[in-house]
Amino acid sequence: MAGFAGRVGIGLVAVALGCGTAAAQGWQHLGKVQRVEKLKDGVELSAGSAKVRITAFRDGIFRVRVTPNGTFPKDFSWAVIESPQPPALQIEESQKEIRITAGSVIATAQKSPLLVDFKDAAGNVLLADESSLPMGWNGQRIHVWKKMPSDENYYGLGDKAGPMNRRNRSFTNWNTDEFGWQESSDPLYKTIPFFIGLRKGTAYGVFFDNTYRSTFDFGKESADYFSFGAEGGELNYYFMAGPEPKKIVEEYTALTGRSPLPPFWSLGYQQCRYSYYPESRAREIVRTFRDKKIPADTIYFDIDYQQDYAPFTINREYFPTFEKMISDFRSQGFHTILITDLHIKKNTDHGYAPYDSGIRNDVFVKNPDGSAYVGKVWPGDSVFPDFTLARTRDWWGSLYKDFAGMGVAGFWNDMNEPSIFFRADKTMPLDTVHRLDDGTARDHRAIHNVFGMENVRATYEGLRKLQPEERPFVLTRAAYSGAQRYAATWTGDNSSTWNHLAMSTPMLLSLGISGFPLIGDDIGGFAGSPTADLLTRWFEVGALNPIYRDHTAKGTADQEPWVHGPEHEAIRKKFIELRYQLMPYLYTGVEEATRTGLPLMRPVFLEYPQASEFYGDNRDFLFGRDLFVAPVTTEMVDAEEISLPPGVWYDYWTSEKHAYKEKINLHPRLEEMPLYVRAGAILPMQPVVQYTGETPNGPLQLRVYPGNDCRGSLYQDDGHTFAYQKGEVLRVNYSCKVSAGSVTVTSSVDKRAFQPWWRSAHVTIYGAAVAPTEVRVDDGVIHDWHYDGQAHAVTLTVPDAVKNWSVRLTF
Ligand code: MIG
Repeated sequence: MAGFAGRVGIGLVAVALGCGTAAAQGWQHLGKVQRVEKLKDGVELSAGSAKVRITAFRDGIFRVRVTPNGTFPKDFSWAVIESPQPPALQIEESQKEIRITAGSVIATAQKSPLLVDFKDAAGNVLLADESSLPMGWNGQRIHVWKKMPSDENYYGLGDKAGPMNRRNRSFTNWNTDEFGWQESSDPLYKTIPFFIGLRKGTAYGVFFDNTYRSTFDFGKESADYFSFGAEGGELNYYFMAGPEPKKIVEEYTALTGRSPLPPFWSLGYQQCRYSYYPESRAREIVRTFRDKKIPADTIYFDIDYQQDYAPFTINREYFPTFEKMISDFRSQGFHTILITDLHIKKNTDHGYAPYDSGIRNDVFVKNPDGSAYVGKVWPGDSVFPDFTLARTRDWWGSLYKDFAGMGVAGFWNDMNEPSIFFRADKTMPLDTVHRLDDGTARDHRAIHNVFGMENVRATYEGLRKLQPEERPFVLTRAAYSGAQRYAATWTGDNSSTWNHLAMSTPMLLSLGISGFPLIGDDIGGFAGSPTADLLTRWFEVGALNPIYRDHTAKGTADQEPWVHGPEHEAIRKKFIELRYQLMPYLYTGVEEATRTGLPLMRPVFLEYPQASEFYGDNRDFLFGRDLFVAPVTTEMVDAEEISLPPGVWYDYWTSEKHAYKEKINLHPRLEEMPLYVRAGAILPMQPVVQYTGETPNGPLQLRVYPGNDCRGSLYQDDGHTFAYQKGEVLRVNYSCKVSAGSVTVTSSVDKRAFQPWWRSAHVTIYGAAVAPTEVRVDDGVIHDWHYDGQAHAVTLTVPDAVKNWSVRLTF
């Protein structure tokens, strides 16, 4: 992209601004369209030396590319995996403008100056360039300015802190190791240059596919416009029309990919700390979970299990029987996850294979002079794999061979921003050289933000090769759009404060709509030590976060569920058990996320875009479609005011019914977290187990909450292989119908190519004000049912339930 700076072509105008700031900074803006060329998927417009392409990527998605010097670079993306499927187009040109109609979306380019807008079929403007600021550039920098309606809200950008609605703030994307981040800290660990604009129930999405340091300003600079841009790279963005926010998340994740189905065990409770050592301590932790009957599935080993912090080594002094420990844990139902940071210790002449083989294979990032770049991290002087090369990723992936062979179940890739010590910028110099597979190279400016993603890509793909039948579990800290294809993620180094507990939900919600369904934060907080109440409240909400992982820093107090005495332990255990009881619902929701991109943890506006009172709700969330969670995130609860989303909702704990707009005032005691179920939900649940691999002792549990649009579903498979891709799954749809004097619940098996652990189903039907006069299963009247007058619930068992059946209550 070099060489165009300073070249001012015909038709290129520097637009004067009211305040003069942008112009004063030397921005060149697009001028007048002089030539229109029709392409098979859109148009190419020439304006001075610049060219603009507006193409229909597929139904509902337009793409805009601008090249200031008239030559488009080779089309390439780290993020986008979908190929264009241009829909049928209609292109009309008039004196004033060019209109491209694709399905229900219309892109219009005004000719003088060149301004782009997008409208729906009815002609409503969804997104428009700010009239006084056509797209522009300044040296290598590129920028887009958009009109900002006064009632528009902005969501997304991945792991940004603070309120979920990004309006009135500005953000930078430059992956950064930000220990102890606060709500005003920016940038953080990830770069997700995607947002949703939402106004009066109508949404659109924008994905600015640019890996350089980028900025998004949602009205901080001006109340009239918002803007985004980058310090280099291509001006290249996708516009997604919606209008439902859900559709945008589906479209964005079709574009950048969806998370593969994780192993079932990774959805269980995860225990971590920096660091469990020596071996006897780790064994004690695992044993304590089993002794206390607190369910758990995983234990993590942080950097201290390694010899001198060198990745892929084991400190034998701390872990004399490491391999045996892993298999012992496995026989107790515990999966082991190891941290494997990407910095390879520069350990010459000691037979350290990762370094020696890396040098031999020439896989490390280079200085401009061709030598390997050396930076200091945990192991001291370290070198850094050049993950943008396929052969480096292959080499990296092969490093997991021994650990995989030992039965290590998952891997944690930390520090992959990349984080480097003793440097003011915390990362590698901007002129380091990253090679690409086509033989060209890019400097760190272009690659920094994708470095972590390519790191976990290498880990994921390596594990796929080493263990083709096992679903990998990889946890990453840094990411670029698309990293969800390879790894789950967490929110980095939070702190043990009430404020951080409250900040967790909006950040996780934002990550969810930004394409990452498998997310969690450090339960209890990383920096510092939580008070007993804070840790307990954190365990409560964490039970309904997609990844449920307790973690804390070195030198902090112990943070396992049993610290702070038996009362706290009992509450924490109750919520961990709740999560295991909800596992069939949770897993069904995760499987849905892998097909649709819709996250399990959803902002209310995702399901109820018309309910604008939730546009600024940073406390509550939906867990799947059917659970509404109003976690307690403050220390002094006098009263918790709860407003429910539209519809009718049942209190999960009391089964009391509540309506939309009803003001609920609660005084949740420490052991209570407000939780509601949508009237119309059918929740598949199970008996408590100590780990996901344990066969539940008892039937499948179905909780039926009669109401509108009454349905639920269940997805099950073997939980760890790829047999599901060959169709070895169980899919059941449940529905219910309420009519005067009766309720009918129906099970309809969609696919039965996997044998679940249950045969019978224990069905609870809520909302029964009186006992039924008759209960039928299929056509037979049954008598062994029970009516609970306080919960208004009827319970019964369907003995042979992995099939189609119906239950009918008559009142
Ligand atoms: O410089 O591996 O965010 O979860 O425990 C700190 C030690 C490096 C940062 C991670 C944290 C992890 C810690 N790591």
